[in-house]
Amino acid sequence: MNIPDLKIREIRARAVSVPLRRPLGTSAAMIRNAPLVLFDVETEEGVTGRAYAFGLSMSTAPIRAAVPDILAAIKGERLAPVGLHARLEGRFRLFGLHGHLAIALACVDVACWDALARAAGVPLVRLLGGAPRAVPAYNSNGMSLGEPARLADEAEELLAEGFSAIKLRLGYPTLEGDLAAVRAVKRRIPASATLMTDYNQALTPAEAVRRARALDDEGVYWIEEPVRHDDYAGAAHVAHEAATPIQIGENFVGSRTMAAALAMHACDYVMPDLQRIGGVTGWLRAAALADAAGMEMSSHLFPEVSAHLLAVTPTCHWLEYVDWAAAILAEPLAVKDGYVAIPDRPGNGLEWDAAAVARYAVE
Ligand code: SMN
Ligand code: MG
Repeated sequence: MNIPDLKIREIRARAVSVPLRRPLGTSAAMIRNAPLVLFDVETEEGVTGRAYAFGLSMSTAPIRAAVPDILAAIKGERLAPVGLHARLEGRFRLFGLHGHLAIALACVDVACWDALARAAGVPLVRLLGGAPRAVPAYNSNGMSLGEPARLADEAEELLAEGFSAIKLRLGYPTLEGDLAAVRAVKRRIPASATLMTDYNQALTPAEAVRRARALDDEGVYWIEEPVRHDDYAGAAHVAHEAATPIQIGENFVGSRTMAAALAMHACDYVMPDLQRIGGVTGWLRAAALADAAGMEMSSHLFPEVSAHLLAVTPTCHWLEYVDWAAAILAEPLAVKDGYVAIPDRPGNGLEWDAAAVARYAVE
């Protein structure tokens, strides 16, 4: 593999807002549109690397606003993501690597790795020492808080899209509400189907223990974020008391927060989020921590790039599949028999559909 030297010339960041095919109502927020920022890191040599950020339930303007400061710190530098990471970490130490800045930095990292893989003419997974392969995925495109009968219908529809695993949002006002939703779905789906659940931080530790113990009899595969994301002691208490595995990690910002969570035994499984864990560079460090802890590691959103990363993650578990960016991608990720295939083309697989980007553009 021959990787030519590349120098950073420009970073472009455009905002789009893509309507969700199935709006997502969690215990924390209702999401009807995916506010995305499309990053293009351009090099002097003409190679461009791509990444996208997701604004969750917020405006993406602050993510874009961080770009000039980042560009000023690395313009003209050699495109070497590990070195750039160290440089940017130093440059922004006084502000702190969190919030919108951390997201923008992660996207620049992802785009830099993409540019390297494109320049080398190989898929990202190969640049990282792996090989393209199928990664097990669950369908996370819906299953909002809602009527049990409608949830059962939706569960069937989501499995019919080519999956054997789905995720149900929980956090109803009462335990009985959670149980009604879980039971309606479990009754409808095959016994062989896998059902994940997600509280989006809705509970206190005491209430989480009460609900987790009740869910222990219902055959759910994991209980995600039962308590506030930064309450590792509370999560550890729940993990200790519940038989069902506790899953956390979408709110780890950088691998060091994950190390702190692991040190406190806050969970049984981890699922870092590409734009918060620190892009490809941050993911690789998180994967090493999960490996050392002997803990299964899944991904949160960003399925296109996460597929490459899970394929080189020693404790690879589940890819969270959402199709939220598919509408603006020239070649969306393909799903077959519960697996996503890593595309065998140079880079991380992100290619914008110019007409769709123009259609969904926002200021
Ligand atoms: C989630 C978080 C943020 C946006 C959408 C969905 C959810 C998940 O916690 O894990 O899918
Ligand atoms: Mg979640």
